[in-house]
Amino acid sequence: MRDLIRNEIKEYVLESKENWLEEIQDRYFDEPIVKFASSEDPLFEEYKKIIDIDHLTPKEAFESFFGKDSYEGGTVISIVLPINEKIIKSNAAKKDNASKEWALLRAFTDGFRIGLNKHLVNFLEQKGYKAVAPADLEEFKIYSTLSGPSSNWSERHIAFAAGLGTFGINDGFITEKGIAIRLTSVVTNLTLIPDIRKAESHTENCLLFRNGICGACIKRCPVNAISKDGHDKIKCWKYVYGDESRKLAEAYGGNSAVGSGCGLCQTKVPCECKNPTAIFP
Ligand code: B12
Ligand code: SF4
Ligand code: SF4
Repeated sequence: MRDLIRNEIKEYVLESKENWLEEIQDRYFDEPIVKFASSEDPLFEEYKKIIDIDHLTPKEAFESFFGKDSYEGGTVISIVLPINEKIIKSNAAKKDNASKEWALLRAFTDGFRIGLNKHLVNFLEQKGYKAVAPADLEEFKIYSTLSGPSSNWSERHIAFAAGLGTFGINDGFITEKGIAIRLTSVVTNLTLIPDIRKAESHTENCLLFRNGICGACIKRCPVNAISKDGHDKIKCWKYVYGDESRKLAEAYGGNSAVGSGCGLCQTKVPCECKNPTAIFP
């Protein structure tokens, strides 16, 4: 069943006609990486302390849709959507703001992610299981905290639980296909063997955390939102989704409501398309 699910997701991403950007004559997203976490993993409860008490456990997400006491355990399916190299290169060439291709990707991602989630939920239902995409629930929220925006279903933390990678100094999630990615996930009552989380810390894939070298993303940020002390989410948020970003998105023919994004810290960096620490023993 693990392979069946993986293949279904791969096929959807690679064969979807929507997954096509005219400007590069190629796909927005390359072949996805799919991994599985047990919904019983104690880490999901720990996220209530690490992130916020309001962060949903898989059980809470499932039951908010299917009703109280409807969940008896199962699996969280976490998906990495690697960004096409041509889009990454276009953003790597930029110094002050997002490239046109990156902004169009920003406009495209939410709809594609929702379509993929629905497809996976339907696929599981046809096999006799129930499933839900927490980030598409009415209960999903993005809210302000003193340190910046947060959400009650953090895809990066879900991906960490599934063993897909770890965080960088800039908060970005670094996978085997690098940091220039998008993430999505689905919770199901189908029980599968979970993937093993090999990382010894939640920052292992970042060169700066691992051995004190790098910091390339610090230099790339146009608004100095990253330092050796971490990522200033408020500075980043103002730049990534502020007025200038909205105007830029409009000028590019993107979606001014969601802005252009930025992602300069995710391109032209050693962790762009790979896990840069994979070479270390
Ligand atoms: C709110 C939000 C933002 C905010 C805040 C980001 C943040 N760091 O949380 C702002 C506006 C700044 C932002 C900016 C961007 N975002 Co954004 N954003 C989100 C959103 C909606 C929620 C994030 C969230 O819930 N964060 C929760 C907090 C708690 O996370 P955190 O503070 O980083 O967590 C730290 C602690 O938990 C700490 N920690 C301490 N102890 C421990 C122990 C353990 C065990 C663990 C695991 C962690 C841990 O480590 C973490 C990293 O430092 C997600 C979508 C989603 N539903 O997840 C997208 C998402 C995170 N964004 C994404 C992207 C692409 C971007 C941008 C590149 C914009 C763009 N499109 O061009 C920039 C990049 C900024 C950056 N340097 O990472 C991608 C992530 C891609 C990636 N490789 O990481 C996501 C997942 C969207 C998606 N569906 O793919 N974003
Ligand atoms: S660019 Fe370097 S310091 Fe920044 S997240 Fe990637 S590996 Fe870490
Ligand atoms: S997304 Fe842009 S503004 Fe935000 S930290 Fe990265 S480079 Fe800086």
